[in-house]
Amino acid sequence: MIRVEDAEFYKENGYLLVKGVFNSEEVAQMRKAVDAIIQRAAMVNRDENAAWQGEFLPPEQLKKLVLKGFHDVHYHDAAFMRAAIHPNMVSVLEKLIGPNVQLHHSKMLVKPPENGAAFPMHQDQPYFPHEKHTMLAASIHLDNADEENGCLRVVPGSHKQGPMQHVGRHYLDHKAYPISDGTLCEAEAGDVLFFNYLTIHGSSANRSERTRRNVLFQYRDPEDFPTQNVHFDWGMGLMISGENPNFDKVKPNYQIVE
Ligand SMILES: O=C(O)CCC(=O)C(=O)O
Repeated sequence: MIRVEDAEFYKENGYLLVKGVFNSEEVAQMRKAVDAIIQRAAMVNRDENAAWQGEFLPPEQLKKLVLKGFHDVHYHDAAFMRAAIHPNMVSVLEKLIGPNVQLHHSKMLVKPPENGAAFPMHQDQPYFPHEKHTMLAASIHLDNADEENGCLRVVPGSHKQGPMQHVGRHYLDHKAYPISDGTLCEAEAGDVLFFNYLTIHGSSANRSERTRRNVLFQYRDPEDFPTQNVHFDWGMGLMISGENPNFDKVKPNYQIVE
């Protein structure tokens, strides 16, 4: 699916946009599944606004912004499990991470038209720090994404700076790292943006009349261990490619919730 030069680009720049990873039928199945999750959540009053809070936007703007965000989507619908282990995904992941690849977690991020929430620039590393920094996000586009509907933006090469100080673990100083300075990663439905968890990224609000739906999987090398006991999600540790030489080292602690 990708060439040696593409893997080199990822190593240098910390991100890679891969076109046409999913076909239109696969995208349609995931869109349907995303909509069903939102509907089911609304029926049981669990449809909360997941928009990030903070002083990166004036409060009157912030309170209007909406994000439909849910974790563990591959536990909601099999369309996402098929996506997580799709042969095209595996083929890219093996070149970016190595022969052994493990799923860490999944989530969906739906920015509704006109008021879809922004993400201030940040690294993902503070949320789930690891020893070797192999962790990367694969952000699957279910809609065409551009500047107007709040496509992802990255700072090329920023992963080389290593872990940075964030405001309360969440985002970087928004004056030093304005969203508008990020390189736009415009994409079409079915494309996947891969970016390392140290790569600075974010996105503007959706000001268009179109929804922007993305599903995001985080993957790592199974020999890259967490350095803190945080962010243990369902499905963490599923093997996507190769073998796990350290099956016993890290295990999530599941709980029964009444
Ligand atoms: O999907 C986006 O626009 C940004 C998502 C993001 O930054 C994240 O999940 O860390």
